[in-house]
Amino acid sequence: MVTALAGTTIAVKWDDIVVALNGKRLAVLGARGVGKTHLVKFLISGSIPAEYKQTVAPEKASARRFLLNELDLKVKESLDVSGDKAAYGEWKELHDKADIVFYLLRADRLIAGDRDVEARVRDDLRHIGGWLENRKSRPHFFIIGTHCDFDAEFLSTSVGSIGDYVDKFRKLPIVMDIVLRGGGAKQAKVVLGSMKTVQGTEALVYEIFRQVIS
Ligand SMILES: Nc1nc2c(ncn2[C@@H]2O[C@H](COP(=O)(O)OP(=O)(O)O)[C@@H](O)[C@H]2O)c(=O)[nH]1
Ligand SMILES: [Mg+2]
Repeated sequence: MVTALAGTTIAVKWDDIVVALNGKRLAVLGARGVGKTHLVKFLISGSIPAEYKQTVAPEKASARRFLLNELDLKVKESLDVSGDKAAYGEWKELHDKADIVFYLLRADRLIAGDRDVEARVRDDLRHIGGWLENRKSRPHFFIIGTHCDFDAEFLSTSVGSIGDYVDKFRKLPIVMDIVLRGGGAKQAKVVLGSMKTVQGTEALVYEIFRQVIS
């Protein structure tokens, strides 16, 4: 794998991704409106560019593409319950059967200091953290922050500086808290992005895959 350096090409090895993900069970958890359905549809029917040229706009990403349906992911999206605690039973079932667990949240709302979203996210991770601890073999666990397009700083962040943007997000007390509950920084990977556009969704999924095989 080639890493992200400004002015170079980043490429993930599709073969490695196929080995890591083919036929795997994926649980997509999160509150209503965080982007679960959008992401699930993309993972089933979308495609990602084979590589990104750091120096050019994402629109100019490589014409060579990987079709995500080749991965044959078994994707289950959690029910939309907007805070209804009764749904945690269903979430746990999805979690327990999954090889990979995605927990989606509104990154823009946490960055803005939304206390309601903080409380909800903390509560969700209290549950998920307990389930993760009880697994014999831990699934891959990703905390995926969406809707970054509502954050002005994200919009002015260049591709090469996205790492700094993510580092800053990780330092928010609420994010430190949920990463801890998710098993610490090694277990709980944090990925941020925007799924407002197809290009944004592709870049987000690309980053997730990069971390799955790293
Ligand atoms: N602006 C923006 N819209 C998003 C993003 N992710 C999802 N959406 C939109 O937010 C709405 C809710 O997404 P949806 O996938 O239905 O969320 P779900 O309730 O978690 O399944 C839809 O209109 C999506 O197209 C994002 O990162 N930015
Ligand atoms: Mg949905």
